[in-house]
Amino acid sequence: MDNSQKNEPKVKVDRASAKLSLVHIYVAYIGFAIAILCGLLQGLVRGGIMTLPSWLNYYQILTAHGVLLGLVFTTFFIVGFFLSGCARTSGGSLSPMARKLGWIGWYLMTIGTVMATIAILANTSNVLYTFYAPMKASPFFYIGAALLVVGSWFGGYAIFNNYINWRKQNLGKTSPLFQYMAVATMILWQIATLGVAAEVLLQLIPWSLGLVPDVNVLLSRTLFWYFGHPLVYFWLMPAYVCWYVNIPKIIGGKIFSASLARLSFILLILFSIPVGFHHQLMEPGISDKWKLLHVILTLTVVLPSLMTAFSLFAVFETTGRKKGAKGLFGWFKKLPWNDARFFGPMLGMLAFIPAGAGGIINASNQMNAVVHNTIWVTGHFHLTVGTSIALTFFGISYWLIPSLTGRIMTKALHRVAILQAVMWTFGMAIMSGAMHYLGLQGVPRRTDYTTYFDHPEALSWIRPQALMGMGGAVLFFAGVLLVGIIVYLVFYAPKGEEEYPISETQDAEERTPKILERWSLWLGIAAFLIIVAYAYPIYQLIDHSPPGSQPFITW
Ligand code: HAS
Repeated sequence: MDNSQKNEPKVKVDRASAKLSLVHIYVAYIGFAIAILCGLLQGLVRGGIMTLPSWLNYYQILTAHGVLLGLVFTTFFIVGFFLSGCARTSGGSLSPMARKLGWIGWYLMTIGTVMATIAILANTSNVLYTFYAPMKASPFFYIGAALLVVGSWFGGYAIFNNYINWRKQNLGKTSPLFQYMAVATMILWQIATLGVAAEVLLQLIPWSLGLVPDVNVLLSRTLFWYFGHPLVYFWLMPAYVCWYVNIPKIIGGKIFSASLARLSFILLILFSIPVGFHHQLMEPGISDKWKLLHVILTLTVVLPSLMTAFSLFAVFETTGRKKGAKGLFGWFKKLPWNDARFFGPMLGMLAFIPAGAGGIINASNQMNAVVHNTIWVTGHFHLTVGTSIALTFFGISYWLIPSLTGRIMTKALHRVAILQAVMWTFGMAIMSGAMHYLGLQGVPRRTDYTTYFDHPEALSWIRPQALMGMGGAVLFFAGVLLVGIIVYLVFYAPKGEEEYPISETQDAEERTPKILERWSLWLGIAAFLIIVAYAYPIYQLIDHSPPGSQPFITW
């Protein structure tokens, strides 16, 4: 029997595990608060609505915004969320060793974040969140980023330790679905971050310290994208955990199939790593054959998302029908639209339909030639991570924080949080819509405001760019509202018991195939695919490397 379907009595996360989880969530939201201010400024500047004072640089706030949201908010939130769910599905507490590892990870991640943030504030590291060489940041920035990654490894070790402990204590049983998914995500993360660790430790740190004169730019980008694509699945998989495991409980339903959910996570581990060249389709120096292989695998990684969509529709429809829904779409009305824990993540799911379609466009070689390096791509990731994932993380916060702090989400708070989700979606729709449109006109990404010496074409971009800035302003107010709700939930919400929603599966007799938990098999297949997709191209990049580049500081 699948353990995620056991009708457990209400289990509360104990104080020690809750504290560990909460400190992660707090840093995540501190990073979020600083990042949305940077987002407002850069939106208004890029929209031609304001100019920055001379002591502040556009690329500085752009770097802070990207690093704090893309790397800090997400990583801290994900580790905190997973630790709490692992505790909740292990009878309420993490194993003592898992707690120790979790704290080591948190300290390393926090020190790394502070170092990287100081380097950005000091105007020494305006290299954006992809820190592409040959733009050179201060060694502090790279060392800070490395500590953030190494710290997150410890977060992963904590989750692995707790899972191994659970399995030892429950011999022969299938693990809880939440833990299984957290382990799968952290396995993906450990494999993916090897690429960026190699780039930062072997190439960028020695180069930025002046120990080596130049850097192999194409190799560094390839190592970055080996990491960069699974990074987006590292953001996505926790949202899928919420959609698969938490949302069915919130809407009064059950998980459609735990085996399908597990299989989709295995497929994500297998196919989300050997695809990095789809970010480099327009780059010279990598042969078309390898790019084609990565594109084929990219289209394969769409499958688990389609499985997820199918499974979610099934949950919504069966739950609605059980509540008496009639007709083809009657179930839609039976969903709990007045519950903020559902409302935001649901808007996120809906946004993921066009967002995913945009991803498939990006992955098609010819269409990538139209959109690559344009602001379309920025629109794509604001719709995926900025809307689908962010709204899901906000929805998670509405039960996670109160259930860990011993407070409750009141009805009034639900209403405010629903307003927040509507504002966020509205702002994102305007901003991301304008970005997609402008991208198709050829507007480049990663640039400060300019009219290109009043070129007529660039002048025609001004209005939609202003719209983009206005969308950014709406987002800022929605972000401030969110921070207000989080502060209220932490310090002022009424005391009480908020449920930590973990769902059961629809079919109580469903048996999970044991093979899904045979990690050595999946790791072996993942390693095989990675070697096939990357070993030879990387060998070639090293063997035929052109003269390396000296560092550039462009700000
Ligand atoms: Fe992407 C660039 C391709 C998904 C994030 N992507 C980026 C960048 C980021 C990013 C950050 O092939 C920019 C990196 C940079 O700075 O340069 N992306 C894809 C593909 C997918 C995809 C094929 N991306 C994501 C996700 C992200 C993300 C997810 C963040 C979390 N992306 C690309 C490519 C590029 C790229 C190229 C490079 C572009 C370039 O040239 O630079 C797919 O995984 C998408 C599959 C998703 C679906 C949707 C399934 C729908 C679901 C929801 C169902 C809804 C329900 C609700 C059930 C097929 C699961 C319905 C309810 C009712 C009531 C109706």
